Amino acid sequence: MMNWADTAARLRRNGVLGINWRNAEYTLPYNRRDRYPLVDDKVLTKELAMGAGVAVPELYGVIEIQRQVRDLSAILEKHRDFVVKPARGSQGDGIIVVTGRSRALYRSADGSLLDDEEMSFHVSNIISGIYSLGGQTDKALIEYRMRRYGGERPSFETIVATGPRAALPHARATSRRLRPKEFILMDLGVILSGYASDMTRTVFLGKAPAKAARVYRAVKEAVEEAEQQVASGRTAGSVDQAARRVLRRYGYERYFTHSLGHGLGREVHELPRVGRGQATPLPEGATITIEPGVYLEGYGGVRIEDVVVVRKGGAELLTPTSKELMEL
Ligand SMILES: [Mn+2]
Repeated sequence: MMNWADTAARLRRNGVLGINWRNAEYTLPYNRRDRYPLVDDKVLTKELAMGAGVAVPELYGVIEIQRQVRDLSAILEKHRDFVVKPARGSQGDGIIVVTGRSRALYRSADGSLLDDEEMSFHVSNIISGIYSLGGQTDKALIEYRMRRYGGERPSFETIVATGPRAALPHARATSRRLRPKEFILMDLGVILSGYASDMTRTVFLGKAPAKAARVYRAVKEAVEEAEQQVASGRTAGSVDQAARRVLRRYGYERYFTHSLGHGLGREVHELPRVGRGQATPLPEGATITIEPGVYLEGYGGVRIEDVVVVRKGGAELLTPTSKELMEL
């Protein structure tokens, strides 16, 4: 039997590097952290490599949303051997290597045979994110995009919370993997010209069942109703009440566990306070968030957050993003 340490030493002497050694000494020092998202997305990596004249395997097709899964067999039809992989997978999960065909079936490298339906199901699962790197990557991707579109830096640590973690109002991104049929809550903000923004949207992975759709509808109505109530001279407390009234109708009021919003400007949290019992009138020109949420322990949560400017006759909405339920 070979002695492991001896073998390693001998390999080292002959200039052969182990993976850890390679990563620590040769790769990491040249990799800027803010560029990580570029390699986490393999489609993007491929585009960059091709742009730089680096030889990479030809890309036969990219499937990004469930609807495109229908086109899968048409894309694969022309190819006998190919690899199907998630653009943002981790540790090789979700990869199928097809080495040939057997009539209408695909033969994978491990010898199993798959039909079109199984292949489509696999790709559907990839899109649903079950092989994805999880919240950390999504957070990195969001922050990369902020900079790409001119933002100076995030105005606070980006929150991406999935599934039951979405029930934690201040959840931090973790490496928890996405699963189909759950909420993904994203709370983010960016500094632009010295001023902070703040917004939250919650999307559903897959088709939302009745309960999820109802929770979402309650929060959406609450944010819309509260925004209707915003005008200079009105009290922040009355705006907060408007949101709670809607949630009460749905039976969710006690699951809305924080205040409705806050002022923001040079800082992400400024006066005025926008919460229960705040009796000072909202000043004209104040910029505030409206962010009701419903958090169901062990199930998930929904928060929708906009930024509005308090005007004489009402609210001027600064967040252009749709509040319709997005089912991915
Ligand atoms: Mn906020």
